[in-house]
Amino acid sequence: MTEQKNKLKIGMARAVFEPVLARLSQHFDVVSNQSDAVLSKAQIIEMLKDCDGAFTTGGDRIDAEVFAACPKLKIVANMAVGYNNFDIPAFNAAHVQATNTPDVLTETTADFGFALMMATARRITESERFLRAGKWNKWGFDMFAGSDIHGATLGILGMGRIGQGIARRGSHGFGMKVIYHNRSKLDAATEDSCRASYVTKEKLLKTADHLVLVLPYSPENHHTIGAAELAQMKPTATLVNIARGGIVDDAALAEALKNQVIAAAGIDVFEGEPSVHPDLLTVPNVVLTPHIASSSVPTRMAMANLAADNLIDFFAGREVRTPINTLPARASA
Ligand code: 8YV
Repeated sequence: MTEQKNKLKIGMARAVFEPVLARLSQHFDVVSNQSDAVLSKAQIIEMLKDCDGAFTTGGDRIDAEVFAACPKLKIVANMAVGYNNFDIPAFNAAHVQATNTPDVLTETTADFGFALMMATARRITESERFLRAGKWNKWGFDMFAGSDIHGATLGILGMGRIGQGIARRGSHGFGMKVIYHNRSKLDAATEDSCRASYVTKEKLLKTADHLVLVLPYSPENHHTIGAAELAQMKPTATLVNIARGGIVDDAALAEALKNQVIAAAGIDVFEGEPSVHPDLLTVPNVVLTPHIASSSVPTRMAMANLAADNLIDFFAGREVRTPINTLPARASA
């Protein structure tokens, strides 16, 4: 294929699957980052300063500073359902389309939330570390005895698509009693399909045997779970965070785990990731994973293709598939 002049230019903040890069390259002049270096804000601006569109991931902050320095930008496609890395009022002010990748990751992420809850309750990684360290020299009657999943009460904070997926797994698959708290109560048909009941946040904290966090991050949700909330939970309870770093106060969680305020936690997202609070690394009763809840090969491929579709459709004059913002029509000159 010969390089066409005047092709629109797309900047890729991070590496992506080769076939997705190849697809985008058929439509655009692509500035790629296949070495996957993590770019600073200044480097992102340098990359995007003469780009018409951008492909980002959840770690790339896009805000008014970027738009001021990159006046040609018309769309930024995030390869993530969460978009707390986007300053949406700044997108609107700069008249830039924002897109994300909902739906394609729902079931994979719900699978992972459930897996992390099970690994946490049944102490799977803790016991594996023990075995690998050569410490297993006899069977013990209460060796790594954890808590049950089947028949237990599953609490879900944030009952969007992923929360509902976890609820269905718990109620239909494992006979769990499911309770949830959310900004708004779900309609009766959705509650029925999940076999889930709405409760106050206080009741959720006090009643859940296993609490899973799946709410989007916003400044109002910062440290939604801190020392006070952990103290309300059962001492036998487990906590799973697959939502976003910052929703849990990680220092308070480490302290609570150390003091057995709750039994255990499973954490996939961290405040200031990829840094992890040092105290979380030393407590034994926590399963730690590096933000991989959506990471199955088919799902990450689907996310990348959806972000690419949004860029291709936008510049072809079609509606984007998964818009975050709705831009007002520009006044004609
Ligand atoms: C992404 C996620 O992989 O979709 C999200 O919101 O947290 C993950 O699925 C991650 O944000 C990188 O873009």
